[in-house]
Amino acid sequence: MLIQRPSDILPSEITPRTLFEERRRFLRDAGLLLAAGALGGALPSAEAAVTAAPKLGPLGASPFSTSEEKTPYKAVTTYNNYYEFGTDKSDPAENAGRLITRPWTVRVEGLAGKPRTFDIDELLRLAPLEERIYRMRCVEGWSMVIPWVGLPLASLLKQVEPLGSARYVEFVTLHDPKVMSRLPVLDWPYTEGLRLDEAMHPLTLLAVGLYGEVLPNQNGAPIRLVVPWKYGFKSAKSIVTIRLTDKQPATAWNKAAKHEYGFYSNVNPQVDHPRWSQATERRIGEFRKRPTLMFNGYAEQVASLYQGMDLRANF
Ligand SMILES: Nc1nc2c(c(=O)[nH]1)N[C@H]1C(S)=C(S)[C@@H](COP(=O)(O)O)O[C@H]1N2
Ligand SMILES: [Mo]
Repeated sequence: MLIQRPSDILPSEITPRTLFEERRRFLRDAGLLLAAGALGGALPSAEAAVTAAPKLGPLGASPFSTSEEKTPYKAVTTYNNYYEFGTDKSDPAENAGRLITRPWTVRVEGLAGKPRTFDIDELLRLAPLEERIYRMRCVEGWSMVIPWVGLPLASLLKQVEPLGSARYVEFVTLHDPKVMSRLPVLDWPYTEGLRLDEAMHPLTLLAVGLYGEVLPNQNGAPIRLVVPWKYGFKSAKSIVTIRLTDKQPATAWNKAAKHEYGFYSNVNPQVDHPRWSQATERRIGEFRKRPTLMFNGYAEQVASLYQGMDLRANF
């Protein structure tokens, strides 16, 4: 169940200990800032100072950020879809602490002039980290406003010099049966795909944090995709391989139910899911439903990518 995060509770008091230990290791290894003062006031004890979640920074602001009210940290980090850790919304927060997110590498390969493997620390330094406050819409009918921290996917792809023949990008996520579900809920590993122009779009983010802090495991640590004009399932978590291809990649949800989840998955209030309407959504924390916006409100930035396409056929 969702509970509002009271303003006097620090993330350090509601985050499982394993996450703290993981975050401390991340901090130490990455040489990131630990700004105790940024937690908002004096900390009550030395112990609290030691277990404070590491801040990412300094962060640039983004012109793409929405000024809408942010979904509370507690909801963003306890109401999750990450099926590798269970299918209940509360499962990822309970189980994803087992995931070891360092060391971590991301292989960028396929139709590229300079394919290579990036260490996560190296990847974090490719571009200045930005805060991007994005609306996110899940295909299930709920939405959130999340202050991500990340860098444009384009700044990583440019490093490997995509060949002229590259038209799509495939994302492969970790599947480690030692810590993740072995149940055949989806065809593991979870994969996703974008057209190359969607992948290169400035809104498309590789997120490494949220609320100014290192990404909690349940949100896809250490690195996940964020594509705000598409349904949430496009935003693959805990990515290990990014592959440039000339063919449209298979995607986990399309393989599971191809009539329900198409390759494009653009948020589109005019195209219903076969089993429910997509015309409205419930913003987490609100009771009255809101109308869902075309491209999740990002039409001005992305509609041109789909000019001339039948968005009912390419759903
Ligand atoms: N690897 C992986 N990535 C995933 C999923 C998943 O089950 N496994 N779920 C997707 C879905 S359906 C949604 S709505 C978003 C949720 O992201 P959040 O929990 O950070 O809000 O993650 C997406 N990425
Ligand atoms: Mo979703």
